[in-house]
Amino acid sequence: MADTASGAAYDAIIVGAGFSGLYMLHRLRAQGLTARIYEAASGVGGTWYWNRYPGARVDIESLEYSYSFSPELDAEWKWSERYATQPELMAYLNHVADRFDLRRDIQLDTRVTSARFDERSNRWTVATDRGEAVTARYCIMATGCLSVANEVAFPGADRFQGETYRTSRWPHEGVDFTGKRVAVIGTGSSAIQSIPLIAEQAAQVTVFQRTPNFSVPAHNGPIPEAVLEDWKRNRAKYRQEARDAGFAIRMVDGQETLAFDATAEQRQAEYERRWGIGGFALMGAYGDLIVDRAANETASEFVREKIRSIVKDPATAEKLSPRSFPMGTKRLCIDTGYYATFNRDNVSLVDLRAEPLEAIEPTGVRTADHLYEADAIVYAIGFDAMTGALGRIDIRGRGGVTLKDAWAEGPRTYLGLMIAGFPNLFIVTGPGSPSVLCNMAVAIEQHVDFISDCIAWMGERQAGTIEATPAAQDAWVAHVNEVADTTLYPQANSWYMGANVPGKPRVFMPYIGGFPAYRDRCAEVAANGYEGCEIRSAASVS
Ligand code: FAD
Ligand code: N01
Repeated sequence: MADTASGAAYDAIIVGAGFSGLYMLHRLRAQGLTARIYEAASGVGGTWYWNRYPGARVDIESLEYSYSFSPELDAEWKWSERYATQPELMAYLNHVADRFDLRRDIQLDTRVTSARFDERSNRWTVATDRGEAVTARYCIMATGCLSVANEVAFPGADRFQGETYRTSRWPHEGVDFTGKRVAVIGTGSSAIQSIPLIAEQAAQVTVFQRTPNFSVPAHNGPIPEAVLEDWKRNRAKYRQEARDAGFAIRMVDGQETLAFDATAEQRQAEYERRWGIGGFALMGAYGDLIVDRAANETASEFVREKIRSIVKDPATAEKLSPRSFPMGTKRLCIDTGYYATFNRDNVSLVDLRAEPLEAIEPTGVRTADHLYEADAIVYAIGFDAMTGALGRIDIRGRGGVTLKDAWAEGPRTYLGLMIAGFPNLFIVTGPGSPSVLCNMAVAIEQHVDFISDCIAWMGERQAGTIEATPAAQDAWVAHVNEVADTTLYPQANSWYMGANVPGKPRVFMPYIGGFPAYRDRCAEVAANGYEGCEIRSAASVS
């Protein structure tokens, strides 16, 4: 790991050593630039460093959720399962750090606290919680869309006498729940992945559900050799097919046919076929599932019927059946045995809509109706998504304007990559880009490539600063909203909307125009000399 470097000057500072930061560092170094990563964690890996709860694994098949920039890396890495586990992802990302000799420019255990743009030198000063301050021409925020856990704000939580865990800050040594009564709060992807495994170990599991989620089986297992061989032979083609797919996931196999162009029997057969494939394939069945409520309802009801067929107790099945939002407008959960877990004698479900959670008591969780005693509480309550990490850094652009003020009514970016008034600052998978609606591995690579190419372009012209114009940013924000409003997404109280954090502005944050259209727009912007950006000369650069 790199030593501290207070006072040093770099071409670029990168904040975060997850999927984004690692590739960003690799690209910039290959361009001959000096760059340094600051990472708050004690290791690389980002999401996969922090989220170590039982059952943590990808929801996109690993052959697709991996870097594609290096055919050699692809050829030498062999995924063991369709959906890799967190330990395997950590092994992969550590391998990437070693293989590309990245560690010497990564400083771990260091949180960036502020980033301020100095208009005289046209440089960013980046300060850390270790008291260092360094400067850089470019500041790149690879801070992650889902890296800041939501606060545990339940009254009495600090008085609980048992053990307390967060899925997103799970102890590295693991947890043994044998013989324990465990309360799990939340039923998002993290809970849905972990509950079946916690239930296998614990004496009793009580799941506290505020909103039921749609979950589809992963049908996980080893990747057959024939599939690996086929992938090897067709790797470049398949990677391109993923980049050309709406959600940048090849295996979704998205169709343009509309749901009501098929008969009820045909739809049922198609949904069954896709349920059999598992994962996000179900969302690709018809082209209008995310834009037409009635079409969506046919798929939603298909999943509810599956829940009824799996869960033996009809009352529990009904509680588990989502009805308050269209399927897919919150990220679909991909599970292994989630619904069947509710057939176990040691698992019960509490519907917090019927009996709201009032407080955490020293001995358990109290709802309006009951005190549920517990030896351990697992909080699986999600993230301050997309803006949380950026909002916790004191970022100041031209005129000392803070990002907090610039984003007071919700995030505003140009292409999810740049912010007007914040020169030479880039965000990897920022709000306003497809990011979390996609295969993030593909979205990240596209952003890193865009940023690296932009920096190279600036270098060739010896230009000083680049920043989005307010007009281009306004137009992009309007476009992001316009496209979102043609879909069902804004109908859900999702973290995409900021709805899961009290007081957060309600804005649909990712771009839902599809990955290929977005990528093409970025390419067009670059080809037109970074259209929509103001480029100033290097005259004043020190
Ligand atoms: P992250 O991996 O979040 O890394 C950001 C890093 O920045 C973190 O390590 C954080 O500590 C660091 N950081 C933040 N702020 C600071 C600061 N101020 N100073 C220093 N360091 C800082 N996406 C998919 O496409 N498919 C999946 O299957 C999938 N599974 C997921 C499973 C879980 C449990 C979660 C939470 C997310 C999942 N995602 C998935 C989304 C996932 O976040 C991305 O795929 C990807 O890992 C993001 O990489 P990143 O480098 O951009 O961000
Ligand atoms: O978080 P979430 P997550 N009282 O926000 C509940 C990715 N990911 O960590 O729906 C009671 O989805 C909340 O209830 P409600 C993926 O992108 C992927 O599970 O707001 N309950 C919800 O049930 C995912 O979307 C994988 O009503 C409260 C839950 O907590 C994203 O990360 C695995 C509450 C939070 O669910 C986030 O997933 C894990 C309160 N006060 C994560 N506050 C894969 O499968 C919140 N909740 C690859």
